Amino acid sequence: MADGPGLSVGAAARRIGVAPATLRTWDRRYGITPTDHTPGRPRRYSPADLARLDLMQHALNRGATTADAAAHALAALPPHRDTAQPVPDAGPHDHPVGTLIRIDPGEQATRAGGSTLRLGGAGRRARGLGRAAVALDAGTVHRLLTESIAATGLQVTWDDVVRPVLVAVGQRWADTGAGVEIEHLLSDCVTAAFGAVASTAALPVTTRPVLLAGTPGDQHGLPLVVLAATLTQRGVACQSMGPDLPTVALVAAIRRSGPAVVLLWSQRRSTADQQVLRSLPRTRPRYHRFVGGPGWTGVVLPPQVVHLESLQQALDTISAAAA
Ligand code: B12
Repeated sequence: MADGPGLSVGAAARRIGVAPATLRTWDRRYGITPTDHTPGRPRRYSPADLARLDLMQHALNRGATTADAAAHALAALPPHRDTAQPVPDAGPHDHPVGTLIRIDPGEQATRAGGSTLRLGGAGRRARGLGRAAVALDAGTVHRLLTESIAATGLQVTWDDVVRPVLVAVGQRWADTGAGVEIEHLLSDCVTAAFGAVASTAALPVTTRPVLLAGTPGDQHGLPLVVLAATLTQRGVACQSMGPDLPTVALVAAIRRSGPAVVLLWSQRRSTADQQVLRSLPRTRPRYHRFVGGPGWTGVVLPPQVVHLESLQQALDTISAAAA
């Protein structure tokens, strides 16, 4: 096969996180053609062509339709054959993509390397978040989360924007075994964006903290991040220990902090371990004991342990218990 300089369709597609077929469609339908492409020859993407693809992808991540994103990318970086020309910096922040965002209601699946995220029925922000996450575009993911939290608050952002994308990414993993890197990137950004809100909250009005932790062996813990941020915003002091806390460390933390409430999260049945509950130390004064997460469903609990079954129930019950 004749190879010129630049990246092949496959390599360029991998680089920006779309399927090779998507690049061919962008070329045929929207004119995002490699500058030196001759019909009948393999496409080769130069640095300038890649910069244009990046621009297009960032505009899509911000919610632009494919046609608008292409028009924007072509206007910002018109194709020209003079390869001696410098390539403008095509970073996502240098172009007013926000001005061309328009929602394409028909576009309900986010393309992901030949596969899709099923986001049918999800809103504009969730679709943008899905696109940015699939493209591993952490900057846009973070910005979309921060904007949504500022505009609609923590709970609405979690329920309407983050959860649909997590469910779709989890479903895609169940269907194909792919996308764990997307789960990690999203989780990291969600933890940072929700944590940032908690870090700017006013001083707590409660004295004994609410201790939140995940059971040993379970790496899931995002609902606790959301719970902690929302409780903190309400003036409830929280100590978040994150997921996968060894039992010995949990016991040490309880003895040192004297919490009013302890909540143990388990996403998976295999990590909802009654032994952890039996290891909880007695303290004076006593603390309220709760478990949460799908893992605990159907597990027989000691009498003093209560299973919280939703974010709202957890917020109400824990706020009252910590007061
Ligand atoms: C993000 C994620 C990860 C991240 C977690 C990072 C983190 N910091 O949390 C990483 C990449 C580490 C991960 C790893 C794995 N994961 Co995972 N993961 C997910 C994913 C996509 C989202 C998890 C999440 O936060 N869910 C929360 C929201 C989206 O779910 P929800 O049902 O709407 O949650 C609500 C309820 O839980 C309800 N709720 C009910 N009771 C209570 C109580 C309280 C107190 C609160 C606050 C809320 C609440 O409110 C929640 C939120 O409002 C899910 C998919 C999914 N659908 O959940 C898979 C999923 C949980 N993972 C799964 C699996 C299998 C794994 C792995 C084994 C393999 C893998 N995919 O890599 C490993 C396990 C590693 C380990 N040792 O634990 C399976 C679990 C299957 C099962 N039933 O056991 C899922 C369901 C994917 C799937 N479709 O199969 N994962």
